[in-house]
Formats: sequence, C-alpha cells, structure tokens
Amino acid sequence: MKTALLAMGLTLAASIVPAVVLASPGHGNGQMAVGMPAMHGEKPARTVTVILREDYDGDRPFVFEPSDLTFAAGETVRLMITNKGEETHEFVMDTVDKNAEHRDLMAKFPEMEHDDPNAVRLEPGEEAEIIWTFNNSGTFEFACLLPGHYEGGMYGSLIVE
Ligand SMILES: [Cu+2]
Repeated sequence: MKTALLAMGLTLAASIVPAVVLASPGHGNGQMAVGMPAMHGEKPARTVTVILREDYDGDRPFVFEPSDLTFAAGETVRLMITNKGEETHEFVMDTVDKNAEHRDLMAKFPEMEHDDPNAVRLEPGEEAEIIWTFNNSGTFEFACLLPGHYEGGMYGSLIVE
C-alpha cells in the first residue's frame, strides 16, 4: 500500500512539472513583456547607443537620442546607455502602461530606487550597458521616469517587429 501511494505521488509530481513550465514560460529568467535579460554567455548581435541629455533649446527639454528604437524579434542587443546631460536621468524599458504606473509611483516617492534589469539610472557622465533579448514582438516604450522628465519629452517608442 505504501509503495502504491508513493508511486502515485511520483506520478502526480511528474505530471505537474510540465504544467508549471507551460504556465510560466521564462520563470526565473526575468521574462517581461518587452523581453528578458540575455542568457548568461549569450553574445549580442549588435550594439545600440542611447544618449540621455537635456535640450533646452528644443521642443522637448529632456531627450533621448535616438528618439525611437526598433529591434527584430528574437535579437539580443547590447544597449550602451550614456548620460551626456547635466542632470540625473533614467532609461527604463517596459510597456506604456507599466511605465505610467511606475511614473505615478515615482511622483509620490521621488527617492525610490529601482533595481530592475530593464532599467538604469545614470548620473551626468555615467554610462551603463544592458544586454537584452527582445523575444516578444510589440510596441513598447523607453522612458525616464524621474519626476517631470517624461512630461518634458523623455520617452520614445520601442518596437520589436
Ligand atoms: Cu531624465
């Protein structure tokens, strides 16, 4: 009897595992709508440079260069992000909705620090890299969520096609 129960337990356990894997693809590797951090050791196919700065003479006081980003679905890219401005800036990749939620939260708690693989906060002159796999197609957004910066024009479309 004991053996039969044990065998049944094993059968149940074995049948549960694939269901869990299917229910949460990418669980544990940071999968987000916008993609995921590159797997350890994966070589990026190309490097894309993004500059963060102010532009007080333009239409938008806070800008990204380039103002939009496009990736091919499935590609792994090294994003080199450089703050060439005189203020602290951020680069956050996410859905438009998630960025809006996050922005509301930051407006309430400006000192809030985030430690997310899809985001960096840079002081003037600093640079950082994110090696990211854009494995999910769609229209997303990159933005600086520091209070007033998004409103000042610091956002752009991130398209994975
Ligand atoms: Cu900013």
